[in-house]
Amino acid sequence: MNVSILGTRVIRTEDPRFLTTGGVYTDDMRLPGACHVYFVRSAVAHARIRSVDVSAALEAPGVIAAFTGADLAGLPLAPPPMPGMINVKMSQPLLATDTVRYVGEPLAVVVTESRYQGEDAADLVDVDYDMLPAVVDMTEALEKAGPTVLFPDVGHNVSASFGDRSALAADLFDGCEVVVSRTIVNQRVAPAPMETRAAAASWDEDGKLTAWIPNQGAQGTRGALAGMLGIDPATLRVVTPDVGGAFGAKFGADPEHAVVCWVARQLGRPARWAESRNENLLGMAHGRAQRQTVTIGGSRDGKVSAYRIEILQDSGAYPKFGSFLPALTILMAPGPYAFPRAEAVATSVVTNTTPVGAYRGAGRPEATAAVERAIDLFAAEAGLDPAEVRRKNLLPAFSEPHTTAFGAVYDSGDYVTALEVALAAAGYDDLRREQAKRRADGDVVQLGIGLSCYVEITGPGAEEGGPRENATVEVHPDGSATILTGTSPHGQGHVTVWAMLASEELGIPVDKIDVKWGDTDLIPVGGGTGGSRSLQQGGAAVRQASRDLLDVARERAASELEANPGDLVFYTGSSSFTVAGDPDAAVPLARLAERERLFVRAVFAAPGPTFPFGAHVAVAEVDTETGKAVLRRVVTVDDAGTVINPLLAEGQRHGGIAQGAAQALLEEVVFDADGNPLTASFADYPFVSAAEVPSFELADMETPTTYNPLGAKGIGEAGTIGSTPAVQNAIVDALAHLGVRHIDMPTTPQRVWEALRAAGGSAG
Ligand code: MCN
Repeated sequence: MNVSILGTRVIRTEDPRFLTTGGVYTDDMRLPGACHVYFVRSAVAHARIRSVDVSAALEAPGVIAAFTGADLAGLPLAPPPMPGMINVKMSQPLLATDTVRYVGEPLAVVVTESRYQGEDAADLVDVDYDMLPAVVDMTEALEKAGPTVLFPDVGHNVSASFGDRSALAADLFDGCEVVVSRTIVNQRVAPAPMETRAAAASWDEDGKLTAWIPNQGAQGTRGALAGMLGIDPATLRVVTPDVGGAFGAKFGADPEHAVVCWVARQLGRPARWAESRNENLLGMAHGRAQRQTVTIGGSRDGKVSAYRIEILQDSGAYPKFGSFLPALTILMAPGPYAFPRAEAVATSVVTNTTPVGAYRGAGRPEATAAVERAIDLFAAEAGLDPAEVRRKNLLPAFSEPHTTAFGAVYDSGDYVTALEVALAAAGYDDLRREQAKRRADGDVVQLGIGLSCYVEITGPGAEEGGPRENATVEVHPDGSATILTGTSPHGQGHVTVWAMLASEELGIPVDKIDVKWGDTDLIPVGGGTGGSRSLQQGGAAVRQASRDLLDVARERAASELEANPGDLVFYTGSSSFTVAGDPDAAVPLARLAERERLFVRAVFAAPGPTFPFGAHVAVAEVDTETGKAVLRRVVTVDDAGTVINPLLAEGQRHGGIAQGAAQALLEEVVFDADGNPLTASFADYPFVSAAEVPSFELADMETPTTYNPLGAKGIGEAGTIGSTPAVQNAIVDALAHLGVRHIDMPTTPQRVWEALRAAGGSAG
């Protein structure tokens, strides 16, 4: 009997290397003769550049060359990702030429023999700025027009718009007994991966460029890089070394990556770059950065009849993926709820701040945070239990696709059960009893219980024929196998799971299956890893390639055994074909690979994205005298369909919950009114650690999707999406009886204290 390996807790085969010899990251790559590129970055948020004088830097020890924007002026600009939707006239030059638009914007490079020489020499570059007023606040950016905007040629600061504000219905909330409206902030955060950005580049004599870059998909990075360099992608090989975390922020390529490649060509020697933590916090795209006005209305008994969200998105100085984020927020605006009427509009604006990009969840956490805060505001106004209001408004379970008012096609879902399972696992009624007791006793430390229900989109993609991914599986004569995948792991454990999927079909042990990715010469096509697409598309492709390989092998085995292909039985236990009824007539896959290479490439096309869902319950204690909130428990249901490796899926949930809780509790990128960053080091940016979060309680629920043969949806971002509003709601809930209705994130002691004072509660 074949025992399935799928659904079992196979431990990560990646880890022995990481835990012993360590990974090999871009900055570890040895590149003989490489020079070092150091970026001179703008010290001011908005200014015309009068001049950049590199002459003193050129005299400094170890300096090989220095280049300014003028030297690169012939190169294309770094375009926004969705040129049809985002104003391309706001594209970023690779190095600023006439204007700088945020602190940290690269404007020149010094190239040196060693990295430290570059840091020293950069101080000698003299930049003469003609200061312009900085626009830091989104609302101010929206209202500005004329010559004082970031791009005077454009005449305003709007980089993208979604929906028509003038078409919002005046009567949307007519007939509602309860209507609440509030502007809430989904603050800007920093992805802060352990490994900062880096690049190494080398051109060969035939004019072919090899670029080593930590990224989320070598093929997409190749396309972006080739575009910025103005070269044919066929002359560019991108290699992905180990990647120390990315969280959405390493998709594609940044101007710095292109500049490093350009310098290598210009100087005729390899070039490399690795940024410091300070540069990373200034220069890597930030996440979130929305201001949302939510309005919700319904009946006194808790039935919501209308919901509206108006979004202002901060794109930062140059529109990147961040400008497009509201499209995803709008798509997921009503979340798992059956609101009879819903409207959403968004405007993205440029400001004199670091550009905003994709960050774990990218647009969906913002949708969930908005609607979950709105539900709680509505429940508080109506005097109802937030769990009861959710129960009353969730879509009932469905197994046939459900199309929302915003055009999302949810594949399958059972949101009510997710909520009930989470509430039961948390002991919701007991928690409410304890809360009531503390309130009655007037305890200094109050208890808050926060809920969130969510549905999110994973594996999006608008390719004709559905989102797709490819995989190649090859069996070798020694009985081992190799998988080539178009996905690109950086902590998600694809090596383990892709090997499990092939092992399940082929009977080859997991530790004899090698998985390769991230080399465009080896794997020219691939969608990379983002939007939690990898298992449902890339994993499904591995399954398909393995099965197709068995079909090829069956034909070969039939001729080897002089039998009818239909009479052969494949045993995974021995990884061999046997003639039915004649167990002695057998041939292993490995032997079939001896005569001729045995490999198959398959492309899996999904009918559409999938929509994982869940419910989170957070329990927090808030000190009403100091404003200090402590997260005590997080109980979650995160239904990602069939789980292939629970150990990895749980790991993804843990990481995601911690990141989401961090947004609610601690993290925020802050600029002063002049656009100076105030959180450009880990001394100021309060990166979450294990000390700030409890041990998470994960409840199981699996509702398979029919959109891929694995039944799997994505899990990589779910924890982040569900946890943020649950934690925020818990902190507000702790103080609800004192009149507090809302506290913007992060819910720092000062904010909590101020909210209490404003409500007239404690905190005296
Ligand atoms: N899995 C499973 N069963 C499921 C779903 C997933 O066993 N039903 C497993 C998969 O096999 C895979 C892992 O869970 O090993 C995550 O799979 P999936 O949900 O397909 O997500 P991706 O692999 O596409 O990962 C992307 C997602 C995103 S978009 C961000 S951002 C993110 C994240 O994953 N960034 C991360 N997790 C991260 N984890 C780490 N350590 N570092 C990052 O930068």
